[in-house]
Amino acid sequence: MTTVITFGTFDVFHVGHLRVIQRAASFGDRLVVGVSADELNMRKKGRLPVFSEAERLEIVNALKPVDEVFVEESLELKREYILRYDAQVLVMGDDWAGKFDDFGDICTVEYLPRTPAISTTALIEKISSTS
Ligand code: C2G
Repeated sequence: MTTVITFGTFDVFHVGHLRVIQRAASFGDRLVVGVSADELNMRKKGRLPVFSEAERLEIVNALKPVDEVFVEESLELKREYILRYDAQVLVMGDDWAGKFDDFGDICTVEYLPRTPAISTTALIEKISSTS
């Protein structure tokens, strides 16, 4: 039984998010997803996500490839989360390429290419410019 873990904000959920989750699941038998806390987004990006932490968790948890979700409280806790969920594979988008190679001592680290031409920021801009 291979457990895969991945992380993200997954705000204004779109097909780029779906594809990374589907591809992450294909690396093992069980997929655990850390959804970043509202507070973590506030610290990191200086704004709250459009959808609350509870809503983002609910959406990600409802996806067929996802077995378990939890709140990612801090970017610095990845090693603890990998060990806590007994993950053998860590999947991250390639915007993080090389950043988590240190965890190669406890799991395999895979960086996946992002889906081009779609992002939460672009969607927010598109929606606000058409309203
Ligand atoms: N993603 C993608 N293609 C896009 C947009 C996003 O493949 N066009 C992927 C990202 O690479 C990431 C996941 O979708 O794997 C979630 O993206 P974000 O919500 O932007 O996550 P981020 O804020 O980078 O995560 O520990 C990481 C933190 O939780 C932050």
